[in-house]
Amino acid sequence: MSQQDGDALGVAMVGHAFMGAVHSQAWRTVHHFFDVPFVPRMVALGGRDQQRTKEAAQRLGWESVETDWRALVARDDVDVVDICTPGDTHCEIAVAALAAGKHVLCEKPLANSVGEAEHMAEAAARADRAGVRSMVAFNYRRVPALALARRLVAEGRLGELRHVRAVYLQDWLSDPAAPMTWRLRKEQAGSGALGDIGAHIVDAAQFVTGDTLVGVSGVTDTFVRHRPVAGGSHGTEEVTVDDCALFLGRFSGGALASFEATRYALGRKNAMRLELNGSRGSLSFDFEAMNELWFYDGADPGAADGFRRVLVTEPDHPYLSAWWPPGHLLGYEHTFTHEVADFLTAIGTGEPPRPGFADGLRVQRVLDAVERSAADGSCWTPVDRADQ
Ligand code: SOE
Repeated sequence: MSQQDGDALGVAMVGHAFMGAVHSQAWRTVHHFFDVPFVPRMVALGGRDQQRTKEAAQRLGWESVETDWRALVARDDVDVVDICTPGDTHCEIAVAALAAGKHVLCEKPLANSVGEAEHMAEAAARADRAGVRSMVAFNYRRVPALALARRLVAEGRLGELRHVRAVYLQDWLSDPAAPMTWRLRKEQAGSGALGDIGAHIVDAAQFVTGDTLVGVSGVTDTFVRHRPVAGGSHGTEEVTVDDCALFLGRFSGGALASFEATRYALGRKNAMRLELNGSRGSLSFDFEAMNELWFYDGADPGAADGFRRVLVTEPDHPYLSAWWPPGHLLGYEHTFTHEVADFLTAIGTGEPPRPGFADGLRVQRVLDAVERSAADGSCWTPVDRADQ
């Protein structure tokens, strides 16, 4: 199938774990809610194990399976390749798919290193000139409240930005007995909390402010250095990534920023939070209450001032006109439907989708700078302990 055949677009996805399931939901439903130029046809699911991939395809709504991603990329009925695999495979699959003329949606972080991300961004720029599009799946940009926050900042409602405070807190690694996973292996994941969830807050902060980070200073640590091998076998495996990454940053517009990414914040399940303070107002967002945006307008009269809660469910709020009447809330999965809707629209209009691979590379450079800063330690000043 090709785009010329009516309004259908053949989609293939590689990987079928958590991200695969949530992307499938988006491909299945997007055209029922958004006026997109193509109806996605979920032609093939890629996975290494034939039986497990077949079961996943049935459960998630894919027409066929491939156990070799190369075969999937080579198929004539595939127009779009959606990459939902660990980071160590992104570069090879994306570059091959783009070279084969397939549009590519790739999970975040774009790659496991700046070198790979550069290679991908070059391939994407080449493909773009030939009308082949690519996008990185930074889905939090598609939370309506964060898209609204960006609009308010761009309208000048916050004035000059002074502080950006971004945290992403989870707790699923707090238990030292939690088994080893690919996310804790450097060769597969690239980095730990930094790349997995720190990448989201770097992208979200740059997206909302419309600005770019120009410098960072970071510390990272690994709290649990060995974990039980998964699947009940004996023994432990070494954790080779960071468990927590903290860093300070400066935006090109002058705002100072702090970032915190950890999977050890007991009680915090998916607390992706962003707060901005400007010369005229402030904004505050917490993904665990993702339908709300808190706005402080410095011009409010003294007696009545305070943060006001904006319930982001009005039809003129980003993405909301496609959904339910005001007050009927959206969830995590909707952000992926929005992502896929934007991607299909970009393919249709010919506008390069955002965030593109160049944006993914920019985030990768920030992650790399944090890692270099943490390893180098030159911005770490020991406190004089002479009195102890
Ligand atoms: C796991 O930490 C994870 O699934 C991330 O990989 C996702 O990107 C994030 O949205 C939720 O948490």
